Amino acid sequence: PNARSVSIGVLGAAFDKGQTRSGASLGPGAVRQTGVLKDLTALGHTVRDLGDLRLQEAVPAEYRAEDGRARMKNATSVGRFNQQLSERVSSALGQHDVVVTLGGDHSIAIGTIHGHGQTVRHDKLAVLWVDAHADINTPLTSDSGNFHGKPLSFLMRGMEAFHLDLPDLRWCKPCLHPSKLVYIGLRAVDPLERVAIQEFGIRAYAMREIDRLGIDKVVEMALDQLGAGVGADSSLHVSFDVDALDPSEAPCTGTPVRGGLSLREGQTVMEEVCKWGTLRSMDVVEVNPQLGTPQQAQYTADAARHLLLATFGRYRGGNAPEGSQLPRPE
Ligand code: 4U7
Ligand code: MN
Ligand code: MN
Ligand code: MN
Repeated sequence: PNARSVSIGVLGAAFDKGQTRSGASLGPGAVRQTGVLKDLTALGHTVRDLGDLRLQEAVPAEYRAEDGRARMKNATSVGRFNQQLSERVSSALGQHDVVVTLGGDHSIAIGTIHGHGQTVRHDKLAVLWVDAHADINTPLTSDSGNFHGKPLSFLMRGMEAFHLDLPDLRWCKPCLHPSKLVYIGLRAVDPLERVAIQEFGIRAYAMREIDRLGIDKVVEMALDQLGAGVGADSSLHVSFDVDALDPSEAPCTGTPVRGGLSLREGQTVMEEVCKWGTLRSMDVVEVNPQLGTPQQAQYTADAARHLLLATFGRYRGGNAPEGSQLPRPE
């Protein structure tokens, strides 16, 4: 089975200010170095490298939110970077069938999903969030001050009421309906994130559900619930945090958690996404080649490559070239 050939724009989001370790901004370079763009081209797609977006301006190191309860780190950088990223993604969506953004820490999903949201009716936007973490903290539910654990709270309609007013994020009007978000891979959810999941009725397939039902069933249910099926008119975004994978498969990431997805389960998720055919944008985030040995960094980046190939039609049983026949001797 070969996937239809599509035009893919690949954008690097070289940004790591959504958390406090450096190195995630080197993720796009590490993933490009695996040769994935060439491999996607060999699958029959038209691939365009849109280069890296990075924050040029020097901005204040920290921002203190008004009521003193919350202190968000690098709010100005996160706000400005994501505003630019949102514009890049929405314009790239006008030019390509699918836009892939290589992170960067997970705060960059604020920009990519907002950007996608600008191009469709908000009730059509559907997000599959593959992650060990729920990334739905607000500045008031977590005192880490890190944006990478909070992107969904800035995007979710209905969560405005629970947010502090952060001037740097005011441009980001929530565009994601709670019924159009599904999680896969959770195993490190903070107590108040669990409350948010329940209050907003968000569907979540944690590792426990994957153990019980199997990944095939889980991804089928998830895509079904997102209304992302062929013929339906949802516009799908997949946000894949490599820490969803088990650390044995993706060791070089800022917040590894044991007991994760095998690479095979990750591939199955993305192969199903490919089959459903409504993918418009995708992030692969939290690859940090500065953590671990160079070999481990390459191994982690290569896991990202495998996920991208699964997303775009590489079949593990092999892909026969279109119309090809076995050669006979002359
Ligand atoms: B990632 C955390 F407290 N929940 O909010 C937080 F455990 O993008 C972790 O999924 C966030 O890697 C992890 O800081 C963010 C923490
Ligand atoms: Mn994440
Ligand atoms: Mn994570
Ligand atoms: Mn992480």
